[in-house]
This record gives sequence, structure tokens and C-alpha cells, in this order.
Amino acid sequence: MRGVYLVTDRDLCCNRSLLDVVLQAVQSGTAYVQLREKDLSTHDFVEEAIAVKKLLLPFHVPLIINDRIDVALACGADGVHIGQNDMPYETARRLMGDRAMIGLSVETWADVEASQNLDVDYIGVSPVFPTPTKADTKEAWGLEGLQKIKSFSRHPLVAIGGINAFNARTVVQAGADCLAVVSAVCSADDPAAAVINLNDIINSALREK
Ligand code: TZP
Ligand code: MG
Repeated sequence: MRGVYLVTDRDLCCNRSLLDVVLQAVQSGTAYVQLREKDLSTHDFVEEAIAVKKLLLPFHVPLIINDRIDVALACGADGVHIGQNDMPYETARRLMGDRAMIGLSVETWADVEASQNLDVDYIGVSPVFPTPTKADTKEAWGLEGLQKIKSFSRHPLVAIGGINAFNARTVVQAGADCLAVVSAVCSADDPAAAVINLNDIINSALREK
């Protein structure tokens, strides 16, 4: 895994539609899109997911659904992202199949250790920095925590929480394979430019490694 991983938040898209922000993001090189809807009805979430899946198809960008295996199956998503309180990994894998991408958030060291026994496709290091975007996070890992996970984990690392153009370089240097962002793209004046800038930072940090 590598690149910018957009996690959506419809409330942070300013006065643009979610689809518009996703389109701008993938046109400018976002590698993964995760639909994250905490307040939408199942009906509306499925409709939205089908529309986003259709939009992503020509770009070959995988669609990952947050939490909701039912929505992922309904829209033909490429994967799901689950947290520690969501459906257990083994159940998600059984329902989604071997080819699906399954990501799991790790919030404690015990989570990191337990994840090594699971065939997840990546772990989400959550949160790297404190962020106003998600209220119920545990203590931030910081760059030191991320480094420690990198040296221990067999899984690719998707870093999330408070990541932006100012700190992206240090997050890649600390071992993130992919940078997951919400506000840095959804709330950007120019989401397309924000993705291009983040990709440039990631690629130059990786070249120096
Ligand atoms: N999970 C951990 S932190 C977070 C999620 C969904 C929100 C990250 O948002 P931002 O705006 O990129 O800090
Ligand atoms: Mg969750």
C-alpha cells in the first residue's frame, strides 16, 4: 500500500457534495477511498456507496466501507475497515471473502499484538495525532508510537489522525505506508490540489528512505 487514503466526512466537505470531493480526489491521484457514514440511514448509505463505487470504477481506485459489512456487500465494495468494537475480523473475512481488503484500527499495543495473528490487509494506526475530526479516540500514538509499530508489525500501516501537509513527511519517515486523511482533503479549499501536494510529499519522503 502507498499513497493518499481518503476517508470521507460529508459534514466536513464545506458546501460541496461528497461525490464532488471524491471525484476531485481520485482525479488527482488518491489511492484508496473509504466511505465513513455515522448518521446516514442504511438506505441512503447503500445508495451513496453504489454511486461512489460507480464513480471510482474507471479510476481503479478501491472502495472501502467503514464498519458496515452489509453496505459493503450491497455495493460491491472492495473492502471494509473495521474498528475494535465492530464486527470481529474472522466474521468480516468470512462474509467478505478472501479477495476483499480488510483493514483494522489499532488503538492500543494489545491491539497491535493481536492484529499480528490476523490476516488483515493493513492496520490503521489510530490516531497518530489528536484530531477534532473524531471525538472518541484513545491516546494518540505520536511518531514514536508509529515507529514502534512499524518495527514490530508484519502488516502495512495506514496512519490516521491529524495528518496534513505540514506533518505528512514526518509520518512517512516514521513508517506509514499510506496516509489516511479526512479534513486535509474534505475541508481543503482545493481538494484536488491537496491530494497532489500530499502525494508529492509522500513520494519525496519515500525516495529519501
Ligand atoms: N479515525 C481515527 S482519527 C480519525 C478517524 C476516522 C479522523 C481523522 O480525521 P483528520 O481530519 O484527518 O484528522
Ligand atoms: Mg468503526
